[in-house]
Amino acid sequence: RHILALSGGVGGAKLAAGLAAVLPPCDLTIAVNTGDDFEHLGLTICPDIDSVTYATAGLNDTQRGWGVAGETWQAMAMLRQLGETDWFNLGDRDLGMHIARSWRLRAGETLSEVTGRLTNGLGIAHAIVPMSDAPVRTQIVSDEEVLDFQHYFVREQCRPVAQAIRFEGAAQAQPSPRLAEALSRPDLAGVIICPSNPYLSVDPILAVNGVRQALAALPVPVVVVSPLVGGKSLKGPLSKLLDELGAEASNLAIGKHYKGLATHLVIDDADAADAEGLHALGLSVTITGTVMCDADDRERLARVALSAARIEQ
Ligand code: FO1
Ligand code: CA
Repeated sequence: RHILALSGGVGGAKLAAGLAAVLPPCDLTIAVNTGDDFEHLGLTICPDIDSVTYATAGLNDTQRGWGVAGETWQAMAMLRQLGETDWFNLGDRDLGMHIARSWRLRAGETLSEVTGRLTNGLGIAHAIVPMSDAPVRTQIVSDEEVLDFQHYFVREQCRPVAQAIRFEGAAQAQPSPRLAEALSRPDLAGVIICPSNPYLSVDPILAVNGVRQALAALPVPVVVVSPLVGGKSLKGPLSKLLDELGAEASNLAIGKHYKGLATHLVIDDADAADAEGLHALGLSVTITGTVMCDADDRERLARVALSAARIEQ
């Protein structure tokens, strides 16, 4: 009885770590968004894979929301002194990750192989896999330019007015071997979509060639854990982007967005009133606390999501 989890960064990573804490490695595949990946200072950076990896290894900085806890910034200080660009903060330990990933990729390993190597190196036995080994780049189209997601989000602080979002390369990208395998396993018992932004973090995964169709055709529960609490995204600045794209941040909008795909929504106590409208869309609903502050919260929500998928552990 296997579970496939789909995850972006931060919020999704916490639930992914919770699932890894309650399921044995053989029962879980975590497929991660790589649309936020980009090339920077000659390195390949995979923010969402790293967020899931650090959270699962217990190394994540919970205050900042990204990167490694107890990080130091000596390399960054040197880069700044050398006049190199410094808008993207790379901690010393985090840099070790990017260096290892980048040279292995350059030496010919696939992103799946490298990710397996790096997660194993941190003592993770669970499968954390990229959505695809081919590059997919989430890009924000504004009236002035087309920006890779990190350029838009971190460098430009979401200032450009967005006209569209696109997942460059997704249509030609094949699912990674482990994602493809999970989707076709006869013992696949359920899919859990972690509480990541549907439009920015989950849509790129669904846009990978064949993934949306494969998910829609599955005869198993597909449980979406909503990233909203009290009708608000937990992370502020992206609400501007969603407004500009006309994407509504409500559980009802999320239910409609995943129509034909999701069978179940897990929503926060603060949004209990949304249940009725979701039922009307044909979705079953679980109402629970979805804010994850510590390991207990993560594991409890993981168990709630699994029982919503009718999986008992
Ligand atoms: N987010 C920031 O807002 N500023 C940064 O300097 C930054 C550096 C960074 C380095 C490594 C990494 O894995 C993530 C990093 N993030 C940073 C977070 C990341 O860019 C975003 O949180 C997500 O991509 C948005 O979902
Ligand atoms: Ca992300």
